[in-house]
Amino acid sequence: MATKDLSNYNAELVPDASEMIFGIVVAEWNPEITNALAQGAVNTLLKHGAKENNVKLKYVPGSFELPLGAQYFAEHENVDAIIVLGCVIQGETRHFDYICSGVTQGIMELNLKYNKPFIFGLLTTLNQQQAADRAGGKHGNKGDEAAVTAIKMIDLKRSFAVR
Ligand code: RBF
Repeated sequence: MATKDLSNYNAELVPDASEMIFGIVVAEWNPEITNALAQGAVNTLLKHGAKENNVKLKYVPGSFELPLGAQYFAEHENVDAIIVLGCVIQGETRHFDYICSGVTQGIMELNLKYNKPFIFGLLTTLNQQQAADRAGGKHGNKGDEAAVTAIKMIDLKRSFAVR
């Protein structure tokens, strides 16, 4: 199956983000990848009208800490959605599986606990090249996709007239 281009989307279907507030949590492991994801996410939010002051960035040491970093945002900042960005590259031991399942489960639980979009921008790849391909390389940038998803989910929530 061909891999989707993560940066290729129909911009006309993306709502205006000028009245939306975003938190972004970035993991510091594999920083050349995660900084590229963050750059993509921020640029995409701004492109769709978000104000710079309404895009708040915080960092956590590794991907395993993303759910708690995201929870701090939900507890202490007035944000409409939180995007988590990380990159876990498979090594020789089982840590990959444990980190990935921990983050996946943690982020899913936050979505339902806070009734707010927590967007899963975690690359889980076999090697560095696959990660680079998805952080602004030949398959686009997962940060762009995460940003578009955040905007669409906030808009969906507002369409139900809930705040
Ligand atoms: N964090 C990542 O974001 N990506 C990784 O690829 C990654 N690999 C790790 C490999 C090992 C063996 C360990 C012990 C940790 C790794 N972490 C990685 C860090 C992890 O997400 C977390 O920050 C630490 O385990 C501390 O809780």
